[in-house]
Amino acid sequence: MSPSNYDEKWMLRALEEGWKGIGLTSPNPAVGAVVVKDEMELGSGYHHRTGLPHAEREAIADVVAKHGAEVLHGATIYVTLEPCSTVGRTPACTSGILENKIRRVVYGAVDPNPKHAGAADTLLRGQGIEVTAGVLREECEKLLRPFAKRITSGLPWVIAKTAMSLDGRITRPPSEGQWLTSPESREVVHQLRAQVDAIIVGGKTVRRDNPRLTLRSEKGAAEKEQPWRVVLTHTGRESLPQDFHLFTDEFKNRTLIYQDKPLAEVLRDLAEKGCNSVLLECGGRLMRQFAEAELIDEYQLFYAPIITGGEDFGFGLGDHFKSSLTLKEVHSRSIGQDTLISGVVVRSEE
Ligand code: AOF
Ligand code: ZN
Repeated sequence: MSPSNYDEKWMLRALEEGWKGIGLTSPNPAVGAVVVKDEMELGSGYHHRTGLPHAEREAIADVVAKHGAEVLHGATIYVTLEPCSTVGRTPACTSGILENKIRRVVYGAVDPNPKHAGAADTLLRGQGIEVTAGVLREECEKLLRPFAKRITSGLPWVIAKTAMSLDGRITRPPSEGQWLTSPESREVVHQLRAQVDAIIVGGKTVRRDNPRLTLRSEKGAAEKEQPWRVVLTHTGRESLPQDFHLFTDEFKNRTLIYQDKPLAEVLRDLAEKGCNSVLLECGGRLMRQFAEAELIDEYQLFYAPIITGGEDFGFGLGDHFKSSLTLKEVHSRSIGQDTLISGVVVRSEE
């Protein structure tokens, strides 16, 4: 295996670790690390939660627990993100690397946090550590996206989720019940909820469905804090039934109401609360407003194998759209009888 393939192989392992933390670490990034010596993995780790050790420290601790600290001398650490170099909530990872005499540091993405960007690279090289940057950079940047979006723009990464019929309608006749998609798809929706810090709906959806918007599976309530449940309304909290789940269940302190606020202002406020990512589970009209304001970063579209009807269709752009949205990184997969198509919105500057 050539050295670059070799590095990529281990960076893939670090990525695998990092993804375990997605949705758990906000306002911090999800990061993974693995320590390797003589082509053997000595230990691994990921960032679990803000305030807890960074991925590098987790991986180092894992090695120490399994093999003792001695084996770290001369080892290589693979990290999806450039290590931090100043003391923050936790001690600088660069000092952990130096103290343990790790010989080589390989990282994927440069830290989008201006406090850290590029600093570790200079510091470690200055101390005689061999540093290789940018290994599987794009993949590592994908893991970092929600954090990078918030840090660089003050807005969270916005995922729009909708379920619809094959003719693109998002509701079905009331006599047929509220669901379009299969239980399997709803399970996937719960996995999506476990990756975000807030779920946004409109007052209309609340009045119609009395939703819970809770986590029922996957990382579940035990490991992850219940995401904020955000209701956007023109008519205010009093206009919503006060005996509904959002106001009475055990997570009622995780419900936020925004009345008559521009959408960007709501998102900015959520970012300030530490949200790296949000999930839109709203109806077509509100979804359209988010799309027209160019606030959506990613779509997760569930198609059910039915043809339905009604006027309330479309969740994309309104009648006066100037140009279409184009998606990249498009994936489709079957979930039970349904098809999930996902993609990331191409920004006009790309
Ligand atoms: C993480 N986890 O695994 C790595 C991070 O507030 P602190 O002290 O936890 O520092 C957060 C910053 O540290 C964060 O903005 C990022 O730049 C850097 N790296 N952070 O939470 C990690 N490696
Ligand atoms: Zn760190």
